[in-house]
Amino acid sequence: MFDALRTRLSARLLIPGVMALVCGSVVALPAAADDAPVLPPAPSAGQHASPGVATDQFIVQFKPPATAASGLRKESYGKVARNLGVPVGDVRGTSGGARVLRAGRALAAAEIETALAALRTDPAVEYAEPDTRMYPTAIPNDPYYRQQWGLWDFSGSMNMPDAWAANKGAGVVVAVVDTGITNHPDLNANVLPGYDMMADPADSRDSDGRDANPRDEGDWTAAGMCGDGAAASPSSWHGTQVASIIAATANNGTGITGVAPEAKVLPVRALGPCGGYLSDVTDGIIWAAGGTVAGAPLNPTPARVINLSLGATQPCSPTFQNAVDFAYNSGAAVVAAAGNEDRPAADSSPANCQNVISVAAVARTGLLTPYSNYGTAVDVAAPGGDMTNAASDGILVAYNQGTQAAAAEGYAYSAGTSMAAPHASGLAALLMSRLGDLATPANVEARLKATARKYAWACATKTCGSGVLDGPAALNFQTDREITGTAPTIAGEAVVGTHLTATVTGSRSFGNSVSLTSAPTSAVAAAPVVPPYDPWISGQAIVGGLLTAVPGP
Ligand SMILES: [Ca+2]
Ligand SMILES: [Ca+2]
Ligand SMILES: [Ca+2]
Repeated sequence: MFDALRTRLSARLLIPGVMALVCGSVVALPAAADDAPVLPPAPSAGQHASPGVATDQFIVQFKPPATAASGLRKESYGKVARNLGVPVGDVRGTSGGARVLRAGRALAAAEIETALAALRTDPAVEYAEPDTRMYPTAIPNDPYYRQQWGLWDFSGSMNMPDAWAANKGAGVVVAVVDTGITNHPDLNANVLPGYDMMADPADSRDSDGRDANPRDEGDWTAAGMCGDGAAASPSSWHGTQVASIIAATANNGTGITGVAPEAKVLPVRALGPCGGYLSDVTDGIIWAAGGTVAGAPLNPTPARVINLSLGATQPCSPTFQNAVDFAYNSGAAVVAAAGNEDRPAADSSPANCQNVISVAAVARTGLLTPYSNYGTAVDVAAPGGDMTNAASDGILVAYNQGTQAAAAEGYAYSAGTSMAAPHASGLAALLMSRLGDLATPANVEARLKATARKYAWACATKTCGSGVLDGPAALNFQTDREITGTAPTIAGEAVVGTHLTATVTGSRSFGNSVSLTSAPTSAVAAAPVVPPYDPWISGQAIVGGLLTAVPGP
């Protein structure tokens, strides 16, 4: 599926450094008579996580003495895990004195019943119920939001509704170095002027070389155009697709919403028919980050995030590394698709360059997609979709219905690490906006990794970085509890209901995570300290216990 667009590279495969589009297949939705976007019927209520069907958590009220004895509770959890065949663990206590129990993966309805049966017949348990997913009523009013499973659904999504309360990316520019941009009513309001960095008029289809208009002129190809035997292909409008995942307009009563709907997209055109040159892509990166490119005016709106949904199977070249380093040192996080070749991402550039955030693709299930690259060169995973069974398991994007030149606007499903990277770029934009004076590429990457959902089962055989990106986990932190330094050591008594403050000298860094360990001197466990290991102290403590903060992994 994802190979369809790669064939366009063929004509230039013998030229070192030619960039291939990394993209999945696109299912263009057929035009209706009035040219309005056409989508499948609205999902049934059941598709949106009907209560009690799709959760991975339970709320369990224990009876004494298990209420105060974690050993007895663990026995109960063990019974559930054995009956279910899925590991379960204690997450935290509730304000009502119950425990929240989480299974190692999302459970089917029958599995939920199995777990509940095990709990409800346990003499130590007073009651147990599914920890039903509740949905904010203030979800975007965009009519196709329900089809955007990567934003709200369970295992494979980034849980964005719970993150948007914290930030929507205001004030942050995200560059999309890609095929350019097309007019689209769901995108125009968030698009900056940008630049056309394609130097060769023979490729550009706008009759000139570099210019100030990054309009996507269409990347359609005729048979054989990109190499002997290469099939003809329609225009992909790839840059528009990617841009819409990042910053489609929210709450305009139209279409979809972006991950960072208040961020601005800076379109930088560097790919056309049969891909594009490394030299154009890297000049585009440098220009986007505010650097000087001969012949082009300075970018008046430098980017803090640069999305690269592109790549080629080759080592990271010096030219590419230099461009990435320039952006990184200029304060821009560079986000790269891991590639769609089902091979180690270490073979795919720019995912294999230093100082990039490389992104693998997960399906709606939360599992690594069959096409995604994987391995140690992957930093995180994000929704990329897999349309093997249904188009709607792809990522819904803004699109153009023109098969060659741009025509009517529309929407389509698409899949690939090209779709995963802009999900990560959108979340990175939210973090850049939220972090304020702490916003650096290193801090953004560290925070995304530290808060990703570490589903061991999602990438069990092909490792895919720190886990699946999670919006609320990345964004919901208390700035008044930041640790201001590296490797802090904290000692002292903590009292539940008060803030625990850690102050150390040195620069603020998110790269050094800390975890809290407790050495209780009292047996009263009111609010135990729990992982995940995180650079923020949550303030949770054991009454009468001693808290220490130590460098995390
Ligand atoms: Ca041009
Ligand atoms: Ca142009
Ligand atoms: Ca919209």
